[in-house]
Amino acid sequence: MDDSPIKFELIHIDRYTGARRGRIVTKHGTIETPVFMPVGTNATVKTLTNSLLNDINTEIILANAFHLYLRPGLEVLEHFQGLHNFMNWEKPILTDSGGFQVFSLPNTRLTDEKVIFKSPLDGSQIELTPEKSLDIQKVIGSDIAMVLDVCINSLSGYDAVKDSVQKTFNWALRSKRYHNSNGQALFGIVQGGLFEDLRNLSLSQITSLDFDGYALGGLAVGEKYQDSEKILKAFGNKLPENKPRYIMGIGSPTMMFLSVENGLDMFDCVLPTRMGRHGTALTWKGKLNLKSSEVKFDQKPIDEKCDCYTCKNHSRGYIHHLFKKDEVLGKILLSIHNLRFNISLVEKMREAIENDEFKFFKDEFFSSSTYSLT
Ligand code: PRF
Ligand code: ZN
Repeated sequence: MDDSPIKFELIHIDRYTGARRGRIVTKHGTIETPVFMPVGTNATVKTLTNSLLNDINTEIILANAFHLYLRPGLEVLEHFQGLHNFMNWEKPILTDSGGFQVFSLPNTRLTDEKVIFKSPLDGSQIELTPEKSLDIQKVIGSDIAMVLDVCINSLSGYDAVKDSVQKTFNWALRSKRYHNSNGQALFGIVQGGLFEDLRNLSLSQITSLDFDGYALGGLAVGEKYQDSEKILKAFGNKLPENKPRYIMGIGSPTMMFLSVENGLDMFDCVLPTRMGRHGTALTWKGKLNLKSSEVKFDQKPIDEKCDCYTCKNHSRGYIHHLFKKDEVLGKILLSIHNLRFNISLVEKMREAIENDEFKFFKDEFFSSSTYSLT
């Protein structure tokens, strides 16, 4: 019997690649895959209102257990009966466990049982265990929770990565035992860095546990494209076929094509919003710097092919002016556009997969733009 709190339906696999067209049904709504998830670390997708997120067809957002635990804290989240209510977001939410964020802090210590770190707020010592991360994610009330994993530096040596794989498995076991689903799905995370035998080990360990979905972690953490490509090609399609597959922290067009081609369904990344706040637009022809004086008199929209609010209402020259004056509207307009770009990219991928044209779509995308294929 399938008692998973989410339902995954595999609709079609592209005839010529591993690209999958799927659907995830949650109690807060349905997610078509491949899907791009905007990042709302602090209970807000930076600069955007919920209605703007809905306008660009956002289907699910990602939030962060670590950040929300620090602020506003569990008392507030409990008082508001979870994050959906707190931020008035009605669609699905996925929460990251905090592992990745904690490991990017200085002075983080790792034991077999837990990870110990200094609060970036007041320097006090905080401990995170797999169980505590799940408790936090339960209070947040996300539709999909992630297990606490050990994501170490991509330049780490074999023994350190091996140790992180073992801890990640022990913690996944503890998480699986502890988690009381009650409507919340739980995804496992495969680690193993760039070592194929350790990836293999981690994959068989994590997939031996019955999670509602599986993620590839530890990629896009500073390694070369060819290294992530090698891992994705070898392991993307080894993840269980009947569950959603999520690659954590990727969102460039290049990495999304590579991931979808190798059978991944879900992605998240701060890239579109972060680039937007810094004045760079993603377009179907490539990146466009709106701070450049080249667009000062440009009356065209950012992208003639884009259907977003920004492109329907404003010129490049106007947005250039907003950035020159550091007006907040510039950041809002570019965040809308860049997120819409990523979301319409996955929408077009879905259509291409349904028609067995994924390869054709990919070739066309890269031959008509300056994005690098690698
Ligand atoms: N683990 C977790 N979150 C993550 C990652 C990971 O490895 C990454 C790596 N790209 C991003 N976010 N828990
Ligand atoms: Zn646009």
